[in-house]
Amino acid sequence: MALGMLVKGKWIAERNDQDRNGKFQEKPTTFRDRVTADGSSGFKAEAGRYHLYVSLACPWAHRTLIMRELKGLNDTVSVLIADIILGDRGWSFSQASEAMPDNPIQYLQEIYLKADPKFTGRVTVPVLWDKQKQTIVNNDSLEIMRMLDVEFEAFSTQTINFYPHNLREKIDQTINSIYLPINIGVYRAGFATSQVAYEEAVTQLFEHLDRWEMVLSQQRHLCGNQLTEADICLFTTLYRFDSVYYGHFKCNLRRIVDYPNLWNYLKDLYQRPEFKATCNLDYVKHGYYMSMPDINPNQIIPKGPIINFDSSTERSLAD
Ligand SMILES: N[C@@H](CCC(=O)N[C@@H](CS)C(=O)NCC(=O)O)C(=O)O
Repeated sequence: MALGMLVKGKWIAERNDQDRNGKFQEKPTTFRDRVTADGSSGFKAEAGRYHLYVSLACPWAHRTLIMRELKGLNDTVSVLIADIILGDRGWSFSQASEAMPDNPIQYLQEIYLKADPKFTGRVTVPVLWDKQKQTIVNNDSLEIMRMLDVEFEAFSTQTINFYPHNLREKIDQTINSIYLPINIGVYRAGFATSQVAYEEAVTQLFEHLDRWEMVLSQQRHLCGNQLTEADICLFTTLYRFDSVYYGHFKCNLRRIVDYPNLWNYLKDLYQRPEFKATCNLDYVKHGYYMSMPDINPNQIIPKGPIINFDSSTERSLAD
């Protein structure tokens, strides 16, 4: 989803997001507190206390929705979904007043200013909000996903953990190794303002996709045969790839469907009910193609491609 800002209703891919070589630079998130099971952080894990603000189009927010489903925390952490289009005042929530009568916001900006009246940074989703202290705990998708996985164990209906101790080093390494070339890489290609920056991003992106295609010929998941947080981090980019990044961001050396192992891996994850429940490709396409007039001036939404994520996966590798 969009990274940039809106000036007088006109979407501007935030020029200062690009360095002088036209290379897109991701900005660090700003609210980095933590919910902990024992409350030592000042934010104790409790049912009904925390709320997630998300967009179904956003690959970062998507991570947190998948973990919430996988851990069975739907009754523990509530969610509010933003309106499809990222409007001229940023994320809006026309459903807020019904869904959150105690905190009826119209724009996500209000939440950021409530947490920090002097806030001037990017107003991004996902946001983990504390209804008790009326403030933002965290707005970093990886950290929020981890908290839902590890700190809310007591409320989880699932005993499985996606960040097991014996794999933590490998999971962290894997998440780091897909972040810049793939998760951010598609944005670097899409928002590049020079041919050099674009070609550097797209070349690196496909080098890394080629590499994971090989790895997934030997094992079912990125860190072996067990599903981990790293798979969630790759899934949200792969799910959007052929419908958005291939055309809209010019990441078009190959489609994911052209990679036998990556394509089966993507379907294998998608067909898990906890993943599928969080996926809405129409919402994703509207969100990307209608929120960036810089890249898609007439805001036309392509009808294709026709992708069947429910087709059989030739994944013989055991779980
Ligand atoms: N690093 C953040 C990135 C979040 C992010 O960039 N979210 C985008 C949507 S995909 C956003 O809210 N953009 C709004 C804007 O830039 O104004 C994370 O991982 O949570």
